[in-house]
Amino acid sequence: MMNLVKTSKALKLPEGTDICLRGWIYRKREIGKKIFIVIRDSDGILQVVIDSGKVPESVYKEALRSSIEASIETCGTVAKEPRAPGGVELKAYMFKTWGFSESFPIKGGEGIDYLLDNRHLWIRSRKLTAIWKIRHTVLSALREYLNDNNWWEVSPPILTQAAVEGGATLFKVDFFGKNAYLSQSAQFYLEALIYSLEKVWSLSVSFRAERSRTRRHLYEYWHLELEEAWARMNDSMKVAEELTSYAISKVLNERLEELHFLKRNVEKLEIARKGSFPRITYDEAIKLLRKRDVKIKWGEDLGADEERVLTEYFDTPFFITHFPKKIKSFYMKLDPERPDVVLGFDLLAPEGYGEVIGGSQREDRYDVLLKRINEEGLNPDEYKWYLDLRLYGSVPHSGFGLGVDRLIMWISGLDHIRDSIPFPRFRDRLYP
Ligand code: NSS
Repeated sequence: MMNLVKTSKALKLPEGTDICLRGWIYRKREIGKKIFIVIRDSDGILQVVIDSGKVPESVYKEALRSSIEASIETCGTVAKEPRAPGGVELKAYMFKTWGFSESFPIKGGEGIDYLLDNRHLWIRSRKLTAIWKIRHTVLSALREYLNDNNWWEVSPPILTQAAVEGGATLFKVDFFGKNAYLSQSAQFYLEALIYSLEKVWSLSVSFRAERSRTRRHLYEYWHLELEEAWARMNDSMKVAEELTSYAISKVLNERLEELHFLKRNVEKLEIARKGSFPRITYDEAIKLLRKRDVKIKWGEDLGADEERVLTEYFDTPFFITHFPKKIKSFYMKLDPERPDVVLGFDLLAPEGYGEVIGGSQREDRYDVLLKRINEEGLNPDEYKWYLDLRLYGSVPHSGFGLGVDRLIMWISGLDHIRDSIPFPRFRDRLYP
């Protein structure tokens, strides 16, 4: 087939070049004896004009019949046209429809539930396509950073037998008559693997049966986790900072067009790409909240509302550290200087977004960990293998989990996490 190109390439070709394009009809209008069709492909859009005076009647009729979202192939000559998107149009002499599209269900202006029911069709919209490209770049940046810094990628299980992050958000499954749970976090498996590989990471799906329905919770989300032997909390925070700023930087370098398409103000991203994220303790966070008249007692957890207020103080992502032990998980190491707080940290994205990373130094002493498991009312038998890791060559170690969808949500400036992922699982929704 003759010179088949994508729309982005066509926009850059000299006038008079003969090319063919494949794609879907994005817009269509008829003016006099001409049909103007804007074609969409994975790269972008391009205007095609089918002039009844210049093409065989059969070709004109085929173009006439074809409607929004039909898949088509067309050949023609590139010409300058200031009124066309990108200043270029294709003067067609061949037009063929591959798949007709009778009355595409999404016409614009539909409500969110309707759009979610038609998610399988909605995902081809230009807005969502821009997000999928940003998502791709975030994922490849995260991988690139870890590869370049000598982290080993490992594959943890999804079917598990005990909770990592508390029983309240576990999804139960039937495992040949026994209870099993969908993984909330790969952390314990990564902790086991540091005794083999020292620096390990995984990207897997985590499941949370969240009771709260918020803009930032999915029931199924993509979780990038890493764990490092010998690392203290500060070492892990450094990795969190570098990893996040690397991803932001790569998106700014490679996806600026998509960010502009989404009308994302990139000012905050430009500051964040430089790293050096501020650090405050939980105690300081409480003070900052009280300054803004938030009523909160020491020891209470920071929810989305509190986090939003705190983000007003910062232009970049920032860390909160040293949380009260009673609001954090049992595996976090107690601060030796202040055993009522843990060596845990969260990374919050600015502009109201809040937590994207949660991590800590881990309790590496057998007795203390066993005591914490009992204090939390958990069954030590279920954690026997996890406790074992403290019996055979225990080392100080730290790690964290990054909510990939949340990072994408913030970088893209989305107002709901559902649009960070093609088929979101939330609000009891399994369709499509
Ligand atoms: O519960 S976390 O804060 N921490 C852990 O799961 C640790 N066990 C991770 C580790 O140290 N290996 O979850 C980590 C991140 C959190 O900061 C969010 O960004 C994201 O996972 N997260 C979610 N994203 C989307 N939807 C939901 N429901 C969700 N829950 C957590």
